[in-house]
Amino acid sequence: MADELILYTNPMSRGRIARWMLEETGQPYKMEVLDYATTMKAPAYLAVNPMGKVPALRHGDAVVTETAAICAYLADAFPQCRLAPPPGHHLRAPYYRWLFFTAGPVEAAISNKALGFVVPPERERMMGYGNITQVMTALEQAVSRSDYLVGDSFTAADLYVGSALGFGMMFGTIEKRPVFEQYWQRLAARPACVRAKELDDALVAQQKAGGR
Ligand SMILES: N[C@@H](CCC(=O)N[C@@H](CS)C(=O)NCC(=O)O)C(=O)O
Repeated sequence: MADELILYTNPMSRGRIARWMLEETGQPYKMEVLDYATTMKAPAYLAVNPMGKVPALRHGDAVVTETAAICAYLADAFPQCRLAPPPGHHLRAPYYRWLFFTAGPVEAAISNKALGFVVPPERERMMGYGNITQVMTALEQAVSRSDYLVGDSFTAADLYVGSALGFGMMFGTIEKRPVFEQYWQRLAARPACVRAKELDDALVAQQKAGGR
């Protein structure tokens, strides 16, 4: 029997990205929906992720946390879905590059922007992302090259980077540059993305109806 997949999530979280990735694989999965500040911080879940944050994924005996790692893990676990270049392939270079760039510099730059923190110019050298203008310029160049970040087909890197752009533009932490919008709209039209959004939106509505 195939190892069971369980997504620990909340529909109003980065868990939406992991859900989209699961939908792209087409594999059956279960969900454990956790509440902020209660079940997310309970010992049972801290045993899964000591950070008490979502998402996390269990696959049989394996546990993976960090949204980018979950996406990369699932792409490799189900190679038949062709959501990543094969290990060792030269296209792993842009694949890793943009996944890590987004989980590191992009995430830090937009979080700091949301908090109103601007890196003093004399400290940019020691900040992994330099400044947010440099980060956005690099991202703009990356998504302008072709329809996809890696070769000429969709990968987990597009899913993760596209989600960061989509959520960033929605929350106002990333400016709406035309190339960002075109790239995101193309990805958001994917059937798995639409399905994941509908499922999570339904969960949000259910939570609101239940007063949560
Ligand atoms: N670096 C983590 C961040 C996860 C994260 O911060 N999740 C938020 C929701 S989007 C969370 O669970 N917050 C609950 C808390 O910190 O109490 C990732 O990329 O998955």
